[in-house]
Amino acid sequence: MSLTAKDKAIVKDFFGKVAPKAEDIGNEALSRMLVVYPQTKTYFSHWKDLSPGSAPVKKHGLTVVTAVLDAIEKIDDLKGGLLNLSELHAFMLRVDPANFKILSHNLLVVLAMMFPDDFTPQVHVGVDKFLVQVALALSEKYR
Ligand code: HNI
Repeated sequence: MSLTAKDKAIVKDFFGKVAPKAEDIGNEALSRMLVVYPQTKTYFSHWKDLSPGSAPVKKHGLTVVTAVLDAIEKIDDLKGGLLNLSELHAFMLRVDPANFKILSHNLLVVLAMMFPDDFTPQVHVGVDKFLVQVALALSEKYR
């Protein structure tokens, strides 16, 4: 499941194109995750408003997508590059790593909806593989 050089180039190119829409992507993906997988809401119970498009959802959506874009710079060493973020999610936030898959799924759905022309099967494969590796890297500190 590791990314080939071609996958990496495709992922970089695609995210380069969609990066200006980072805030919308984050908002849509997080909003959708909280509605469709309501078990994920437990981690954000300290927010005032968890409804789709609320201020904290928008803000955090951008934080997450910015971190995903940042991870592209670390694509050759995701485990090392995301170690601090893994530690935070494992020990401070105590997020069950099963949720990383759920968020990845929602990101894929939203990217496909927002960018139907760019989201070719090749992009789908590359981004899916990349998000699997990001989730794996974020899970590193759990074991
Ligand atoms: Ni996550 C905070 C990145 C998945 C729950 N998360 C962050 C921050 C980043 C981040 C960056 C801010 C860190 C800081 O303040 O230093 N999270 C990511 C990434 C993914 C991810 C890149 C996966 C691609 N996080 C998830 C998932 C959940 C999650 C799946 C739970 C369902 N994250 C949180 C929570 C916080 C958080 C909770 C703290 C938010 C807050 O406002 O208190």
